[in-house]
Amino acid sequence: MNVMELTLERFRNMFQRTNEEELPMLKVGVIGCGGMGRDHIKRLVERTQGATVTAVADMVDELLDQGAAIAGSGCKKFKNADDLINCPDVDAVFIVTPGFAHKDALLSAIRAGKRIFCEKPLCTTAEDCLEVINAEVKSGKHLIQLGFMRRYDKGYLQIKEALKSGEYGAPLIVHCTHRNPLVPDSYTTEMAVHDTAIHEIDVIHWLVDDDFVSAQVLFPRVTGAAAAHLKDPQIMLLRTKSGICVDDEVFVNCKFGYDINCEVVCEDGALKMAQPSYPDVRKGAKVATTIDTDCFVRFHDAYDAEVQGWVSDAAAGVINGPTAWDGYLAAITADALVRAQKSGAIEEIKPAQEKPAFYN
Ligand code: ISE
Repeated sequence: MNVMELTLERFRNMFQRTNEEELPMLKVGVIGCGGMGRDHIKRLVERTQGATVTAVADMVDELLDQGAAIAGSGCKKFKNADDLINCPDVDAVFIVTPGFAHKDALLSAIRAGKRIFCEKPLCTTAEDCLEVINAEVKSGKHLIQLGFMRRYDKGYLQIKEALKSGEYGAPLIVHCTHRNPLVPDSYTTEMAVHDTAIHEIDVIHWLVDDDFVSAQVLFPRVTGAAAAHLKDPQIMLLRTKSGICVDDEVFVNCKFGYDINCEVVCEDGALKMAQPSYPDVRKGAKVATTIDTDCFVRFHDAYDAEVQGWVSDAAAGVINGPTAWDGYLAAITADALVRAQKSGAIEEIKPAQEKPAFYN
């Protein structure tokens, strides 16, 4: 079996393994019924095997009603996250609130011993991430999976398998682009790190299996399409412990589409991520191929695979996806990039504590 066949088999297994096993029904409570929360409720209800949404929570009545309507009859409604977490009809919780509300919900769910799927970021500060990590370690149970869905994308998985095969030698350089067609006026220069580049921060660290040690940011000429306060595009540079250099072009007003690219240059070959497949259309003496326009379409299958994986793993009580420690590493890397945006210098990335053996 060659490298590509191996990857595709693994990808198919993510969706199919539940067909072979009878999964017990996992009763999920979803905290946060905004756009992302409703998307997850729909996914859990319509496309995930072995899960049912028994409760939803949101402070905003209208959103709560919308979330409950997608979950279907019998779904309990809560205004308060703690009440949902402690509801006996909830085995596991989804945390899909804004980032600043994650910490309290995470600590409460750990106290209740409930399995957790938390959308990125883990918390908004590195200190808060450590508090959550220490609480999880103290509980003695692996409870938290973090929503870094790119690790479940077929394109990244193919590159991961190719790197693991050893056929191409050691990775040396990674080129990434992260382009959004446009962002709202509320999007800030710092969000280019915390909201956008955070995906490359996690997925590249996982892909090359190495930790980042330094960060730098370059500001090219600003596009006329950006709001006056926003520096767009940006080039984010990261270096890993073994010396791999990563460049990430973050361009969130590129206008033409949602365009995610990744190429890993190795000692003995270069691995460029395949794009989702669309037909080449010939018309008017031109050949054209579709580019997606948003992350929900581009990463539709990855989102489904990560949630199915989390539900399937519940039966065995294990977490195979990104952990709270990955969330902490992403947070300190993002903090260094934001410092670099301000200083113009190369900023060091150093964890405040060793990785607990619990996460090995
Ligand atoms: C958004 O929050 C995401 O997670 C998207 O994947 C990213 O492309 C976008 O820039 C972010 O704002």
